[in-house]
Amino acid sequence: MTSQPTPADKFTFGLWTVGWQARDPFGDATRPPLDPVESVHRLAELGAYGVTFHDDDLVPFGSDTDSRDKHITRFRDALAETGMAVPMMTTNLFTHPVFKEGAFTANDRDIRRYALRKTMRNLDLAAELGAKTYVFWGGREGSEVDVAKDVRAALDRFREGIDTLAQYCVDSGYEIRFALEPKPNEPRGDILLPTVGHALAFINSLEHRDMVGLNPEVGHEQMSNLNFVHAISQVLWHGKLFHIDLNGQHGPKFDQDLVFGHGDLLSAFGLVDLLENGGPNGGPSYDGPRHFDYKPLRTEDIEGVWVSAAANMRTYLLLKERAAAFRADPDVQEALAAARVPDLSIPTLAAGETYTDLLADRTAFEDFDAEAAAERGHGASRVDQLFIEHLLCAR
Ligand code: DIG
Ligand code: MN
Ligand code: MN
Repeated sequence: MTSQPTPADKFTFGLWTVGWQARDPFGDATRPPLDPVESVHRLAELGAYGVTFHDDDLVPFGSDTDSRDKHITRFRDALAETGMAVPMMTTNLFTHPVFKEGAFTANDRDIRRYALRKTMRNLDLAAELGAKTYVFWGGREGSEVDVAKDVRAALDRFREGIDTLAQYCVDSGYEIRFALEPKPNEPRGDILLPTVGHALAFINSLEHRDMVGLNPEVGHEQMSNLNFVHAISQVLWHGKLFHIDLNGQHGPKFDQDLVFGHGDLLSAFGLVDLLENGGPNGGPSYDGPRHFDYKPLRTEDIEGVWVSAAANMRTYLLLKERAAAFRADPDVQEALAAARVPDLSIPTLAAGETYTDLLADRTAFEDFDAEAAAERGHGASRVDQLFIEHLLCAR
């Protein structure tokens, strides 16, 4: 029987997810505004660990100082009443028209300076609320017309912005790490840092690269027809999985932000197995929040919103249970060994062996029987079917 979610599972939700009024490019809102305080209480009741938010999710854009303080005070009271955490925060640099041509990489310098100040103010609040991760999703950093955006200059400005904000956090003594969130397009025709690969490369150019990692989102890599389990594996390999946005997506199309697991279920199963069993000695490979960045279907009323929120957590826990059974199955261990999966962890050169030794080893080339080796069966089909059968509870 799948356990009910508890704060120990570290499930978190963006206020903008359950609070989405379901306005889309082709239709008006189908739901009324949702009070962030109500979201905190309802998500706590469902077993969540915490909430995350953009500055404007909590304090409407343009609020004066007094009303900003009131919004924050009510929110903090709700956190105290429920024990909910705020592990991550971020800035809305994409909704207001001022950002229509970009924020950190806008051609207009005054808008870039405004975007930095807006972020700095929210970094102060993030430090006050104890957030340890700050996400940067450059939803408006990009273009529709290639020659109207000097991408090299834009990357200079993006780097300048991140370096400036990182220095601000270091000098302020904030224990905050930055997490870049890639996305290939939407709302811009093409967005800068479109995939995990681009973002990893960009981080190497930064002054404070050690405090900058990634917040990959399931659907964003899959919009580019990329394998999200491979993407997360490489981010983990670089030690850069600082946060993660979990949701569902049906392949290369508009960003669906479905409930986690409600898109490519096999990929979701593989992801939960990686996160929960891919670490040393078969334990977790990631100890951060299991954060849902999804949109309740536009067809739903407010009760449907809470059903969808619970669905994210239950689906994750069901997959976690199935992945544990998969790893504990002796037939699976035997099939993985037969496919030589563990052998890949053995270095190709023996300890202390040099390429000179390799050149002298006739079994590696001169006497190697490539034809015989080519006839070996890999054994992946058996592993694949066992994976499916555990997902289907057939074992
Ligand atoms: C969309 O996938 C983005 C924004 O919602 C937000 O900036 C970020 C936080 O996870 N995800
Ligand atoms: Mn998305
Ligand atoms: Mn996201």
